[in-house]
Amino acid sequence: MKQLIDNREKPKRALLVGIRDEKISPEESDSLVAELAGLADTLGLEIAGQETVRVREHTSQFGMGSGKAREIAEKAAELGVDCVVFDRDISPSLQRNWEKLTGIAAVDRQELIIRIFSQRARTREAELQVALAEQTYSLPRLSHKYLDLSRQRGGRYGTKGSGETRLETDRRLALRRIQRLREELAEVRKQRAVQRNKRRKAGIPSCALVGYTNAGKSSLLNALTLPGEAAPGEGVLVEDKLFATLDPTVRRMKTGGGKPILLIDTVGFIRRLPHDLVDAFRATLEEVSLADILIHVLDASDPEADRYYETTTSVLRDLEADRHPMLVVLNKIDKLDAGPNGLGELQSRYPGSIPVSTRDRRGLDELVRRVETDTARLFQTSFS
Ligand SMILES: Nc1nc2c(ncn2[C@@H]2O[C@H](COP(=O)(O)OP(=O)(O)OP(=O)(O)O)[C@@H](O)[C@H]2O)c(=O)[nH]1
Ligand SMILES: [Mg+2]
Repeated sequence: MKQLIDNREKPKRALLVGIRDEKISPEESDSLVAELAGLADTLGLEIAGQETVRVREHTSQFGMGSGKAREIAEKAAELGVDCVVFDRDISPSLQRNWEKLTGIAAVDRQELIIRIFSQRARTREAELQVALAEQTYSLPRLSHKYLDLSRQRGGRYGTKGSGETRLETDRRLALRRIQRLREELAEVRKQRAVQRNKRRKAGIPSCALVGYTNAGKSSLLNALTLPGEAAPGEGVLVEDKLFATLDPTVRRMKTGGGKPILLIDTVGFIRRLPHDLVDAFRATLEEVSLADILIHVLDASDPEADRYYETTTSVLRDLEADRHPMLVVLNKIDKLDAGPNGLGELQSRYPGSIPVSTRDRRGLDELVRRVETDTARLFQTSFS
């Protein structure tokens, strides 16, 4: 699986294809395509063109009408791109049909995200989790690779070509690798549980920073755990790129009352987060489901903030962490102006939220006070 993703010639120029059906509004579909462009850009792909296709029914061959599919193939050829990137997850057979039609790689949203994660994995734990996601993604796609191989070598339908026997071997190997990765990750989960238990026994409350990718979680972690005059580079990585953080970092927060509180930085969420990825990242995401309080960081300057809020809460639901006490933080208020869509309006939509800017440090003291009171209240009730 890893080989499938990695060995395919690395695409450089892309045609992006958004698919709009009756289930999503035009605005949402536009914003998804804009986000897809952000993902492609994070991977270093040059975007040569963009196309949105309205589909009424998802036909089995291309997921859209074959006339439209041919138009896209022509456009891809005209633009000289080496991949078509779809804003959907496409099934292995759909992917293969597209690759046959266009002669270039057909990449879906899920593959883009996995590739980004793969580039960004720095620690053994993140590498294991990404490898598991890659293997799971590639397994159902192996057959196409080898069926093609088998045919190229003169195998016929119904006969066992060389591709088919290699497929069986490779599938077995892939399944074994998946099994091994799962076992190693189970070990990681155990170690994390031991650490968490230690923290719990010491009575140290923990808060997980959650939110959409690029909302400013890592910046907030740095702002709350480093001295104000800390030099850039001293904290965790902050970047204007999607998925800068893959590993949870646990840090001690500076509080007024002197009682320690732990802050945990986590991987950002995104719309249509591949389920396999959530599954693969379970060891990491457990830090979220087992934290005492969640700090939900929203980029208040982003017009899509409400949608990002929904996405994050829906992933939290999947993780069964949606009942945790949650503080909403409206970050990046330095970028807001006092227009009709300004801060007041957002605050009324998110009652009890705390406006902050990690850039000019506005609101941070208030946030620390709220975290202190909320955790103290929680610990009083659970230990009395
Ligand atoms: N203007 C402004 N920019 C900010 C603020 N906080 C963070 N940023 C910028 O937003 C971008 C993303 O910040 P990160 O802290 O890496 O965001 P994140 O939520 O950790 O992102 P992922 O790790 O990708 O999920 C960076 O370019 C930051 O400099 C803020 O208060 N104001
Ligand atoms: Mg981060």
